[in-house]
Amino acid sequence: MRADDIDDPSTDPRQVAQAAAAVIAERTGAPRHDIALVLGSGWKPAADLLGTADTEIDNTDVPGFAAAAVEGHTGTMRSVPLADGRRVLVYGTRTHYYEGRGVRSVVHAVRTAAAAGCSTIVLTNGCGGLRPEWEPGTPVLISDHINLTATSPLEGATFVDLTDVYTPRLRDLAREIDPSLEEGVYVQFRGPHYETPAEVRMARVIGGDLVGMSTTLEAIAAREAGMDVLGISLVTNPAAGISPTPLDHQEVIEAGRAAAQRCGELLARIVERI
Ligand code: 8IG
Repeated sequence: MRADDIDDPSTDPRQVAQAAAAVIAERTGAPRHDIALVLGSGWKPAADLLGTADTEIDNTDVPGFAAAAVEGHTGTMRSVPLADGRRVLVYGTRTHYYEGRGVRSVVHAVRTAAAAGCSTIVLTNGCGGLRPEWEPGTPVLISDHINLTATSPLEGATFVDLTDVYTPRLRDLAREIDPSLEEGVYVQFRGPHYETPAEVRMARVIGGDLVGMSTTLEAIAAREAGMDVLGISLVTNPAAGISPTPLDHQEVIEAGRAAAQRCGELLARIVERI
């Protein structure tokens, strides 16, 4: 099946997710996975602390998935066995809404994780920070979100309660593991352009703390599938107009590297206790 078939109205996206999960089960030899992890910008080195994958699958081998579109992202998924026998399905990349492949493609990894047996998904991303005190390299727990994409992964009269999109128990667990962890509201813009300073001011006024181009649609699809959701952002830059000095890309890269250890330990310790 071609990756764009998933957007055909006659295709059932859950059936494609079932087919994808079957390929993952076959290639890993594991009938089910327990936790899924989506790696956003800057999170790959952190995820390496989770454990060693015993299987790596090219996205292009799995129904409904496409190759990575963002430089620095890996177009593969990996299966990491944990000491207690559980398995983590680690997605090295995601499909963004701005790629124009449709919302079904954006949430296909989430639905595949659900079909593979995962009851929890950890969504990570790199984003812009609205609070000046959050320096590049600061991980922030997502407490809630504002979806400014004007779309939804749900089709038809599918009413899903979003009171606790980001599972309170998992947020408590993360803060227990790292009491200094900040929390904030993530605002998803469509992108792929970054915001103007006026849009960033708007995001603050409406209650946002972080701006990015992913995560909210995936979180909604995960809730629809009945999964628990944990969202963690890595602030890689101050959002436009927040810092008086223009962004120094080298500084951002350095900050990401410096954060890898903290973020990786956090991820590993959270996954251990989920
Ligand atoms: I990395 O400042 C990263 N992704 N929308 N704004 C938006 N997305 C981002 C940003 C940012 N930084």
